[in-house]
Amino acid sequence: EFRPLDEKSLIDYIKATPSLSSKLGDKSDDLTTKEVGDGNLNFVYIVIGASGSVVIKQALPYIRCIGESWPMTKERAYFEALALKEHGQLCPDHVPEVYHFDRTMSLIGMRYLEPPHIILRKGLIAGIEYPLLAEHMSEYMAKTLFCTSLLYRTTTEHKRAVAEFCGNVELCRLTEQLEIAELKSKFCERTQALVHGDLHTGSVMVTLDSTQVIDPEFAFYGPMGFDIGAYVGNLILAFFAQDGHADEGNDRTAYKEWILRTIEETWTLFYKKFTALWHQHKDGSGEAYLPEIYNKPELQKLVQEKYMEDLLHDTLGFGAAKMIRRIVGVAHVEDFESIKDDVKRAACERRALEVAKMLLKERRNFRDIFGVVSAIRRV
Ligand code: SR1
Ligand code: MG
Repeated sequence: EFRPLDEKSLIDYIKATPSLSSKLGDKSDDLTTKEVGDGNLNFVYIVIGASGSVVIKQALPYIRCIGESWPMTKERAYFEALALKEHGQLCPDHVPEVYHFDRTMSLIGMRYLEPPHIILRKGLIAGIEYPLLAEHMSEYMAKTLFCTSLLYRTTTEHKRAVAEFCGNVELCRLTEQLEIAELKSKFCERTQALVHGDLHTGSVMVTLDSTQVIDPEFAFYGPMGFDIGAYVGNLILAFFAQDGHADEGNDRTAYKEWILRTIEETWTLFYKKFTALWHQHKDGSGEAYLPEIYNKPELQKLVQEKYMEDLLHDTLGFGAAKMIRRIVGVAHVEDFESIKDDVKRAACERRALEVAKMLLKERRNFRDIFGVVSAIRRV
């Protein structure tokens, strides 16, 4: 039967669960547990044993940041575990390993991302440069999105997978309530790839040389641009928050340039890796999108360019919607919330909203990421 755990009852649960206790060493009396969840939805425990560690995540049947007045299915843990395993197989370097899943308890046991891993959003607030971030995130997005799409899979495989994730309907509804009509229609109707579904900078843990994507409880088959947009949109929010973090002796000019470079590199590398995968698998068992044109390189190039341009436009649309709702909606971002001076914060938020509105309305006029970055710089 389902029961919510706490730091104490979790220890008995672990002792009775060999797939978890075996990760922690013999002396189960030595276990320490600490609740560390600071996300909007779930409870997260770090468990340290004599010779190992695990993270335990439990979904309760409501939204944590709101309370029991906003019920939410705890089945979200099932979809999170499924997505972690699926994306983990496709991109093991950037997804933590799942050790244990208990559907009745809505509980996942997974690799503890040990210090100095921190949440990327906190790193961006602190002004830390991550030299491999664009490389790693572009790899994660290219592999997970390409390999769960019809460019790689057969329609039989794809339809089966889409049907499985259709069950994540409540979490999708939460997002649908926040979308703009045209994008909402795409969000609901387009089963392009298995998307993470909440790929903001709070869903990424980093060190200088490691990047790990966590928390895919919103996973479903949806438009690829929803993931890329969430990520890029959050980098743009981080960019506009920098003026609020800057003060005497803490100049953020160079850091702002690093964020813009990271946005450019993320898209450029994603483009390169995604189209390389496409080329590599064009003769595989997947549907590979209009395969009959592959004997004609000039047509192949045109089809890829059109596909990637549409994807950039989706990315900008979904990214802009994400930026707007994180400023005017119920769930805010720490990037702005941590700016103590209200006047400074409001100025940062206004600039971010201005850019988001422009990106949303003008998205189809952008041909590449460089134009997008120039437009951000102009505000
Ligand atoms: C009320 S829940 C708000 C948001 O938190 C999650 O991270 C999702 O983005 C959700 O929309
Ligand atoms: Mg989350």
